[in-house]
Formats: sequence, structure tokens, C-alpha cells
Amino acid sequence: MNNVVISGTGLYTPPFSISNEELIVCFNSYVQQFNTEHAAAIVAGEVVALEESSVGFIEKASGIKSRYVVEKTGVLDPNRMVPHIPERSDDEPSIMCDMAVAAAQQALARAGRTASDVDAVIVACSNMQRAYPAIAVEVQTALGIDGYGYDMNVACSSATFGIQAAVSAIQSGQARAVLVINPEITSGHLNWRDRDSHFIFGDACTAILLERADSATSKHRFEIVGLKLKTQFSNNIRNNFGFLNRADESGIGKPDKLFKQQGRKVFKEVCPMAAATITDTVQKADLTIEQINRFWLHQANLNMNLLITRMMLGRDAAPEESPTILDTYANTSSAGSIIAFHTHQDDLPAGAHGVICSFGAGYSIGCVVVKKL
Ligand code: CO8
Repeated sequence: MNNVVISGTGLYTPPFSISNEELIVCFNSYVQQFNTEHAAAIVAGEVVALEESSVGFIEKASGIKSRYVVEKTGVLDPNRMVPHIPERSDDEPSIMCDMAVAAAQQALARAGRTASDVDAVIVACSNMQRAYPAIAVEVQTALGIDGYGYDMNVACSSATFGIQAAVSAIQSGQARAVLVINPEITSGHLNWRDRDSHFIFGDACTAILLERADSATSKHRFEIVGLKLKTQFSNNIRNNFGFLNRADESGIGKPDKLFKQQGRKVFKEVCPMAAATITDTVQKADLTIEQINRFWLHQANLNMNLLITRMMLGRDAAPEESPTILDTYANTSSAGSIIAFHTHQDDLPAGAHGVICSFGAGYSIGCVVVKKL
């Protein structure tokens, strides 16, 4: 079987950033407006008054200071709190395709490859903007790749599960090189009016080029030396948006058609699962956890990452051992661990080992052990 390397990565960062301060001004103005409009019903006990959000809570509970979005005026309008993303005609490239192409071109350039070297495109993310045709096929055509493409969704673990699919295709000889691309427009399916989660997410797109190790020439090669996927069903992170919604009018407009979670339960249940999965995958790669120079962890919550590394190492990880990008990007779902990998890899010497690990809805955990060549 062919050995496989990650030979290049790319990152598209949307043009707009929203600070916690900006977000709170909008959220609290919405709360004040709601409570004023429903004052009589609140006093009568018929409606529960909404509580304000705060910058201090967000930073302490999550470590998030700002997030990028594809459009911010709609999000920050208290009467709207949804991004303005105009529908495009069928003859124009979709917005997800545009983001994917930008990230993919960077990954190809970093790997020293062109479209003619690639046989497949996997677009893997939490939400596709349409059911079909697959975004991946549109991206494949936009990049000029003669091969095949398909979409897949494993929520926050879409990128690592996509890496596994690419590795299998390259190992078996089905493809020479595969692009795995993660366009996350989380701002479109976040409930910006929900105090518990309005601050959590941001938009971004990452791309990863994987290819046969024996023909890769990039300076940025990471060999895949271990890989494990794990899933366990949970309702604690859920989004009930889907094509059957229109078949029951009573559900239209309910908040469960957007992201919802039991954040505290997720925290408690996912941290030990992630720590155990990483430890097991590292051991199966004939390594010890102490031999891992870098942990590119899923970027949902700073306290989660501190706890997971402490559980594995028996001590606090140094900031450079477990890089943080969620402070400026927030949780970009499947793109998070790949943004950390993309932005914090160039200082590693040949022979260094690292772990890319995602965790999220499903539950789903994807762990990839790599060696810098
Ligand atoms: N401002 C002020 N106070 C608040 C706020 C707020 N915004 N929100 C809650 N509080 C208060 C609560 O009322 C509570 O008060 P009290 O103690 O009086 O009851 C107190 O703060 C503590 O509340 P919590 O217990 O909820 O707070 P936590 O410390 O647990 O922090 C977090 C909440 C940040 C949500 C934390 O639990 C967390 O990060 N959990 C993990 C979440 C996670 O990793 N989720 C993964 C989801 S991502 C994924 O799988 C991809 C899905 C697909 C993408 C969807 C895109 C939209």
C-alpha cells in the first residue's frame, strides 16, 4: 500500500471580524428590546425575561475574543441577527465554492502542485449550502481537476474523517492526490439570539492536499503515521434543519432548526473521549504521548483543550505545544484543528511528531498522527 503525506494546506479567512464587544452591544440591545416589548407578559409570568450576555463570561468560559464572518452587518443588526448572504444564480459559483477554491489554491501552491496532479476533491464540512449537485463537483470543475468529487458531513470532525477517506483512496491507488476542503459558514446556522451559544462560532475555510509519499516533493510534508476515527451517538449537539422540515409546518421557525447544544454535558463527555482516543492512536503508532511535539486540537473551547492536554500529559501543555487559534477565529467547526495545523507547523524540525484531533457533534472524534519529513 502507498504511504501518504499531507503536502500542503491552505486557509481562507473571511474579510470581516466581530469582536466580543460588538457582539454584546447587539445581543443586549435585542434583549432590552424583547423585554420592553413583552414587559406586561413578563410581569404576568406568561413570558420569561431574557438575560443579557457579557464579554467577561464569553472570554472566561470559552477563550474566544473575536470571530470572522462572511458578512457582519446582518449579524449585528438587533432586528435581524442573521448574515446577509444574497442568493446567487445557478450560473454563478456558489459562495462555498469560492471559499473552497481560494483555500485549495493555497494548498496546491504550498505543495508545489497543480490541478493536473490531483484526482479527487472531498468537500467535508458541517453544513452544505444545498443538497445537490455536490459542492465538491463544482469545486473540482472550478479548479480544473479531471477526476471525481463528493461531499461529506461529520460536523466538527469532517476534516479528519475526510483525511481518512483521502488516505484510503491514495493507499489503494484509486487517486494519486486528493484535496480535502472544509468551507464552514457557521454564521448561517448559528442562533445569534441564543445567549448560551451566540458567541461560539466563526466562518473560515481550510484545504489539505494529501498525496503519495513516494512522489511528493513539497517542503512541507507530514507523513500520516497513525489514524483513528470514533463515533458515539449523542443528542447533546444537534441541528434539526433538513429537507423534511417542510413536511410538518408546525416545526417551521422553531429554534431547533439551528445549532443547539448542552454545552456543559458536551464539555464533560467529550474531553475524556478525546484524551483517550489520542492516547490510544499515539500508542498504536508505536509512540508515547511524550514523543508528540505538537497537538493541533479542535478549536471549540480553550478550557477543553487545556483539560485534554492535562489529562494526556499529566501536566499543563506549553502554549506552543497546543496552539490556540480560537481566540481570533472562534469555533470554525471542522476547519479549527486544520487552521491550527496550517498556522503553527513551519517551526517544527524534520522528525517531529504531531497530532491533529477534532471532536464534536455525533459525537465524532478524528485523530491523525503525523511525522514531519
Ligand atoms: N453571558 C453571560 N452569562 C452566561 C452566558 C452569556 N452569554 N451564557 C450562559 N451564562 C451563564 C449561565 O446562565 C450560567 O449561570 P448560572 O451559573 O447562574 O446558572 C453560567 O453562565 C454558566 O453557564 P454554563 O454552564 O452554560 O457555562 P460553561 O462554563 O459550561 O460554558 C460553553 C459554556 C462555553 C458552551 C462550554 O460549556 C463549552 O464550550 N462546551 C463545549 C462546547 C463544544 O465543544 N461544543 C461543540 C460544538 S461544535 C460542533 O460539534 C460542530 C457543530 C456544527 C457546527 C454548528 C455551527 C453553528
